[in-house]
Amino acid sequence: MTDPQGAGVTVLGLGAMGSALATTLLDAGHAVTVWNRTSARAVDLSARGAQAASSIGAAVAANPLIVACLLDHASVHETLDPVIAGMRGSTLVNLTTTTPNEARELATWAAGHGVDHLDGAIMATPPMIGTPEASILYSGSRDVFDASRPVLDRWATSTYDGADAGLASLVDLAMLSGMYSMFAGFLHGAAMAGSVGISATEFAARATPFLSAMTDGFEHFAGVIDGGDYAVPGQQSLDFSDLSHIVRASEEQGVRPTTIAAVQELISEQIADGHGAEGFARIYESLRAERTAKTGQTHQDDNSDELEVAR
Ligand code: FVH
Repeated sequence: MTDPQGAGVTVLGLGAMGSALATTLLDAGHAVTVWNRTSARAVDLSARGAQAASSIGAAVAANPLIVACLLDHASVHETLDPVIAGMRGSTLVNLTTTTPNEARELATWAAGHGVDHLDGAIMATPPMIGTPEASILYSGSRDVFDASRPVLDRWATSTYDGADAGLASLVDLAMLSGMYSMFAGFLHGAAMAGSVGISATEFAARATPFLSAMTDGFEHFAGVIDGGDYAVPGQQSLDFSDLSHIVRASEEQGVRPTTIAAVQELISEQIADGHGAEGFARIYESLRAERTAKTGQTHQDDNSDELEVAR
């Protein structure tokens, strides 16, 4: 494996994020080679001291550490397939957003060509790169993660999630799933409030402290799920958590109830299965039902494979 501490870095992909990654490395004094499918995007970085490679082949040959930050999984293959045979002995850190299985596929493919691989999932916007508030999750080769820290830590707080190359993507997408569901819930509430003339700004001012306080519930739900007893005393039962009045109220106001109706559907499913006396966390079982059906694995089985997390 190469030593990224003393080596330069090649950055493939100069969109908003790739440019921010390259700029941060240049500002920190690294020798940076850049390549982009549309070469005009390299002009500003060249003016800042980057070497603009004339071809993808020249780009991957320039440095032992190659960072890809392209649009998606398909674009990574489109870019690297023609040159991978010449990359033996190099290190590829892929920061392109992919699914967990796409990350695993890339790891296997890279290993098959003698390329060390680390997958990364960026939890930041381009202006945050280079600040401690930015977070990048990594998974795959621990050796690559450790050896590349002098470069990786320029960009963000680096977290290693484990040897399975799909883990960084999985944790990233799980977090984003929670975030978007929460945002959609807020927007549904804003639409309900808006139906009587309450502005979204006013609704946000009232909802923010309420919803922020509600995140304390995560720890409680997590304890119930990991404890494996959804009937633990002291919880509001699913029978008592019927949300059909919210669905009806939404419809009465002419607002689509899609988001809240989805939650009600999960509640109804668990009640129909005889779990009405159990707590709200029980709907976790409906959400994971497809996986259980496919693998027969229980949540307790899942917990035996704990994520390896190192900061
Ligand atoms: N920007 C953000 O806030 C998010 C934060 C979380 C992580 N994402 C992921 O980062 C990847 C790159 O995102 P980006 O913001 O840099 O994206 P764009 O500005 O759209 O640039 C896309 C680059 O990909 C190149 N590209 C697209 N298709 C191909 C292809 N078939 N072959 C080679 N390169 C390709 C594109 O090149 P060009 O259009 O300029 O020629 C850009 O360099 C992404 O996975 C986010 O999900 C960012």
